[in-house]
Amino acid sequence: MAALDERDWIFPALREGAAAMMRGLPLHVAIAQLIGNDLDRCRGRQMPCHYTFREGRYHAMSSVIGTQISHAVGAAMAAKLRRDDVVIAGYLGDGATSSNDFHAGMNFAAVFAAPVVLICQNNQWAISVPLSQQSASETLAMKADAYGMPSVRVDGNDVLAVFAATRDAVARARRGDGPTFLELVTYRRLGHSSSDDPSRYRDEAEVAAWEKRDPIERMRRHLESGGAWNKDHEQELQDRIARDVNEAIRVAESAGPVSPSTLIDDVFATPTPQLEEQLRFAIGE
Ligand SMILES: Cc1ncc(C[n+]2csc(CCOP(=O)(O)OP(=O)(O)O)c2C)c(N)n1
Repeated sequence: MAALDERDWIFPALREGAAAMMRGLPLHVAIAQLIGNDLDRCRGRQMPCHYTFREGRYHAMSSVIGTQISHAVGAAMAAKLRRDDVVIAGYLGDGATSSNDFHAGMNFAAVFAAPVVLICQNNQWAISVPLSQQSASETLAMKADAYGMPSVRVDGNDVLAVFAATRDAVARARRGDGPTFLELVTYRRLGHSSSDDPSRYRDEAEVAAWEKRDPIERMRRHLESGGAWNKDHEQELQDRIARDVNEAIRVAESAGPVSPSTLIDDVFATPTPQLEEQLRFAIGE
């Protein structure tokens, strides 16, 4: 995210909510989206975490794995046709490399030299499916070769390496030299979601080994060794975040329910009589 320019668009996969916040999505609006109340810009119509933030050029994520790859590439092709000087960042997980959209998206991106950076967070697991059952390729980065697209395989737990690789790929796209595929090698240490129990399908020793490579710890040590960070800064930051989150939850929870009148908004320019009737029924008129 830090390697992108503000004018660049983001097409997230499942785990880029922080990117929306970096672009300025207010925390209370993000929390209201989880609740689906009146402060939710999606008006309760989307699943949790599917924030949409147009002002921040952050497209809503799509639950359907892989589809955002075509969306990202399509947006990049459109930008090129319009001579719009933007780069598109399209995110995906390792599991998404098995989707049809991955192959279509990679091919179109390369053939049309679209200004897109496809950023694959290879966290080794797609829910309970390990990478070895997802792909027989030695790496995911090498798949880009077949499409004629440059790729870089990066230690995804090294923040500065990820920044450098992304910055180079964004510069290439901006110069008009087309797409890049980045494979960021990392690990999903927790469950896929809060309803998943990873102890049922993977070895705890593997999880423990990756714990030692925690990217946040690593960055912390790096900054501390250069004198740019210390325990006081850490405490201050933790306290500020706790205050901000608590305040955002308070504001989000104080909002009322979504107005029933929004039920038929944004469907047709002029609602059909059937929709009008349904609305009257819903609001009890
Ligand atoms: C087309 C499709 N198939 C299956 C699912 C169910 N599903 C939700 S997340 C997920 C795994 C995604 O794995 P990956 O792309 O590696 O992303 P990660 O969750 O590891 O970040 C699956 C299979 C889905 N959402 N869409």
